Amino acid sequence: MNHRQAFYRAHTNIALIKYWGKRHHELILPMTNSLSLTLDAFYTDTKVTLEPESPHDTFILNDKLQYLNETIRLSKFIHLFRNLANTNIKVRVESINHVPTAAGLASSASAYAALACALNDVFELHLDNRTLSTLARQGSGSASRSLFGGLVEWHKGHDEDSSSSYAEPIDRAEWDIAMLVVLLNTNQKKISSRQGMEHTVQTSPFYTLWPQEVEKDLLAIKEAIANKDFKTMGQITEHNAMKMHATTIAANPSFTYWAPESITILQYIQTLRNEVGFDCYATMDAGPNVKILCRKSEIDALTKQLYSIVKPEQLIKAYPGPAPYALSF
Ligand code: 2P0
Repeated sequence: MNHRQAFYRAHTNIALIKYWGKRHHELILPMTNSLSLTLDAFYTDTKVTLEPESPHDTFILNDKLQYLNETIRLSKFIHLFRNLANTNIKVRVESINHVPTAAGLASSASAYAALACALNDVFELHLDNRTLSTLARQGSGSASRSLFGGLVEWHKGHDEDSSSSYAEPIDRAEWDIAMLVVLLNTNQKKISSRQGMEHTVQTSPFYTLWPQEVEKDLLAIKEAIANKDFKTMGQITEHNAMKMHATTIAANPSFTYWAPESITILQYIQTLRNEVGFDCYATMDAGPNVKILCRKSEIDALTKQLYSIVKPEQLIKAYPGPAPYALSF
């Protein structure tokens, strides 16, 4: 296995039904199922090289060598694969994130998915994507969904059984679907999604409602997807995101990922939908950016409308993306 190399690309995903809360922190087992759309515009390229002579793992992110303490989370993840391969060999990880660093676009999803694929290859484990999804999940929950393209459901699983919590593709999303990402640069203090969801689970009285709301939303959105009913899918997506953010406002102390500009965009989306007639629906994650679920056939016209309130460089058009794949060196 000396100096073997593997090189993979994985795309990030945006949840339409959010993952918000863990029932097991070490294994990253979620409180509920979630459902996402993998996007073509945002991805991570990761090369892994076996380094038999090295005493430690090396991590280079966007051409910058990372300090040892930043490699700890990564090394813990790599150990999962070393254990399966029954080896203690160290690796060099070189990653380039093609994900804007602005808050709320999770690069950890594409990063851990790409790393899981590369480690599987370099250690010659031959694991299937479902198993890789359970492993990627232990790096970052949302990474479990980036093992697949299109619309993907991540199952919460049961008890403390790690193998029961995996993602699977539910629809290739090869219909009139797109996502317009509105990047909002704010100097807001960052609360990681990990901290935010934990604080919400612990202190928000609204959180008790969250699992039952997710269950209802999932049933309804899966029916809408099966019927290619975009309007219903959009309405459920927007409502689910608003409910997630309501749980953070009700936390104690209260917090929000929204910036004033986020609210301006959310209100404009309502206007474009109700008064202009666009099929457009908002979703937001652990940051101020707004993602607009829209129709591929309307995305150019929608983009032009948004030029009236944001700069062109703040808008990124994204389409359904594929499962991870190997890159040539
Ligand atoms: C999601 N988010 O479903 C939700 C909605 C953010 C808001 O998954 O702690 O980085 O590593 O499991 O995966 C982001 O959370 O959290 C996320 P960890 P992760 O997309």
